[in-house]
Amino acid sequence: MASNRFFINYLIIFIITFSIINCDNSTEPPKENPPEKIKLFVNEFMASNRTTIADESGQYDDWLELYNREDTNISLKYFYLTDDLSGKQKWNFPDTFILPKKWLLIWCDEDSLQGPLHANFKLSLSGEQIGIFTFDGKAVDTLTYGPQRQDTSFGRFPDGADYWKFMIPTPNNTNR
Ligand SMILES: [Ca+2]
Ligand SMILES: [Ca+2]
Repeated sequence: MASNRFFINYLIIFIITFSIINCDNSTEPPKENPPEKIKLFVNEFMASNRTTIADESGQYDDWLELYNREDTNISLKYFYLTDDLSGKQKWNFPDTFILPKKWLLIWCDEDSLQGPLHANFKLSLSGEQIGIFTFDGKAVDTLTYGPQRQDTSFGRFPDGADYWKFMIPTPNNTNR
């Protein structure tokens, strides 16, 4: 009788332990962040560039700056950039990457023949949208902005934060 009870107790403990282990397995977090949770940001942009910075062809075109807030490289080849949130896959990034806590400048000039980092849209001075999306349409970072000022950028402060302001342009460098 006593050994029967011991056996039943043992069995119950075994079942409970097994359930906990099983439960743990089923709720184990994924090994990598889902792409849409990646800390990749549109960090700063300029929709009216007359004198601030020229591209490889000497043209003062619109630009935007990306920021990688992750501690690891972000490969961009499966991400898309757009100036219209209803058209999520307007421009596919080239096969390049951003180093941790670093920036990457994208020219918004419709000059794809000038290099891999030239998107197929420009930024409207009167206000528009900018979005980064995954290859399967999930939003990584999206924003809608109002009227912009010539040779003044609009950016997050500090880098990758939620707060936006007009600023002295810092292309490929930390926002201030
Ligand atoms: Ca250009
Ligand atoms: Ca910057």
